Amino acid sequence: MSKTVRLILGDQLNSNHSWFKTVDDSVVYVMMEVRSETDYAKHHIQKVVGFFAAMQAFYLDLKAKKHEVIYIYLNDEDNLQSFDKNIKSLIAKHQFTHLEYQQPDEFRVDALLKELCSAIAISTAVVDSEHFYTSRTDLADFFEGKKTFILENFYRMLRKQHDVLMEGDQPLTGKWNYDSENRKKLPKNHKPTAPLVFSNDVTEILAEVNKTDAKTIGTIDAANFVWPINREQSLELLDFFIDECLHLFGSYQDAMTPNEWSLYHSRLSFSMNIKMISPQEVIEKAIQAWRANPDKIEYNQLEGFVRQIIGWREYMRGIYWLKMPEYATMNFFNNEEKLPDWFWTGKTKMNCLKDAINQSLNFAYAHHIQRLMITGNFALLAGVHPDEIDAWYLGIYIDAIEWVEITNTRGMSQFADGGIVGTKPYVSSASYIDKMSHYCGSCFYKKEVKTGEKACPFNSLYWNFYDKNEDKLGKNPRIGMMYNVWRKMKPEAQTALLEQADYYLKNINEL
Ligand code: FAD
Ligand code: DLZ
Ligand code: SF4
Repeated sequence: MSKTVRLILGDQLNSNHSWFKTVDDSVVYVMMEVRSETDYAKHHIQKVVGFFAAMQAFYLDLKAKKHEVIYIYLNDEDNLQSFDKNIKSLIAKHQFTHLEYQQPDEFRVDALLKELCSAIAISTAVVDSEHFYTSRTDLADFFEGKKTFILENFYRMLRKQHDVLMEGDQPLTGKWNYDSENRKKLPKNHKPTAPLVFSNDVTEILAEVNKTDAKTIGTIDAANFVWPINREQSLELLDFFIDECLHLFGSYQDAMTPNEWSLYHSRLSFSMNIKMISPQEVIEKAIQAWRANPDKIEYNQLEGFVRQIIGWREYMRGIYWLKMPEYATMNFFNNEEKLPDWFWTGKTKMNCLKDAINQSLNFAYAHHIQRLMITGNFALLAGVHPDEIDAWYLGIYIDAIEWVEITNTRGMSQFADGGIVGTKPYVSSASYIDKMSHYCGSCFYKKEVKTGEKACPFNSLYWNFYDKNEDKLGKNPRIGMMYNVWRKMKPEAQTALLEQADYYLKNINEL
């Protein structure tokens, strides 16, 4: 009798997948908690526990729907601790005649499963994960023959193709981009909406992880785990975002303020990346809410949100599959430094970094502009090797899966790809950080001071970055103005800035 085994990876918890439409006696699903996955990065403890909690909830749901499922727990005696070893063992034990899996999102796992298929005697098939708007190769096809990969063009094509906020082939309001109306600083006494958090009890899962020697970072309140671990909670978070946050999403998308860890962001990346909810339903619900209540939710807020998901999220996935595996080796600036020790502890006198890192350690989350313009900005200014930076981002965030982590980190944030994702490096001095946040006022360092006592490190490191990389950036038309400013500075001022930067770089762990 033919018997099929279907592998479900930890980021494939899509209950609407066509696999699950019917119950088939000849199919057995398999899910597994394995050390190969807990150990390929030093993950945040909330990430490991969050994945396992969501996987276990998905397993119970499939069982309740009468599917046959084998679930291998982390400390099961016969767990061989990797996808391929466990599958080989299951094939031998249960006499499976056919293996199926959904297209993995990660290059490493894709290669591993392809190799497994060529090493086993039974027939195999790979199917779509039925989650994204685009296939792995749509971006490559769209930009074929082009030298640059402009997000805006890809975004507009997808809006048209999926008829999202369109009237015929024109944008509904006649305008594609509302960025200029968005991105404001939070007013001084503005109290943001408190985030919806869950109170999941994951103490047993944590105890199992703690029995192993898996290395993790960060803290967890296992009796009150804040992240959604199933589809119902993910939908609840989506509703909360739409009711409480969407109307201010665009406005405060780039704002930062101390001790407010999510502001008007959706925190849906974990739910989406592990496929508990789909980007289509997120977009559809947001559009429905805007249609129902256009006085509360202005169009620019909605477009800002739609752009992140149909635009950036699909774009990053396309870049990943077009450019891997070379992408993971790119280091445009030949940076070689180590990440400062305080990236792992949050113990720094720089208020903006202290806040962004501590909240990352406490919640396994930071919003986009904290990742890009605080931690990423500093790491690039400090000349840290992109491998070190990738390892940090891949571990610390609950939503970190390589396809979306590496393109954002190596590409958007570090410009290590030399300009595939971005047209210029995202670096700034204190003035941008102060413009978008309330961090500087209570900082040990002084935002307006460039050299000498208590000078904000961002200021001298910023000019040092441009000076050091002039051969690579000097001709970039988007940066020309900064080089004009630099060249017009008095030589003494330049020397003082470079000496200050050199001092800070030599004493980076003391900052
Ligand atoms: P919101 O601000 O509410 O945005 C809504 C959704 O839009 C997000 O859930 C996400 O799915 C999508 N989105 C927004 N920006 C991006 C983007 N630049 N790329 C892809 N999707 C985007 N995102 C991840 O999902 N995983 C990562 O590992 C990751 N690493 C990052 C590393 C760096 C250095 C930077 C600068 C960004 C990274 N991002 C990553 C992108 C972005 O910061 C997160 O998607 C976002 O902060 C998640 O929080 P949210 O759900 O509240 O997003
Ligand atoms: C992130 C993660 C972790 C920590 N553990 C597991 C696991 O034990 N089993 C599993 O199937 N998936 C896990 N994941 C997610 C995988 O790393 C993810 O499925 C791959 O990176 C493919 O994108
Ligand atoms: Fe960050 Fe500098 Fe502002 Fe301090 S003064 S919060 S280090 S930008």
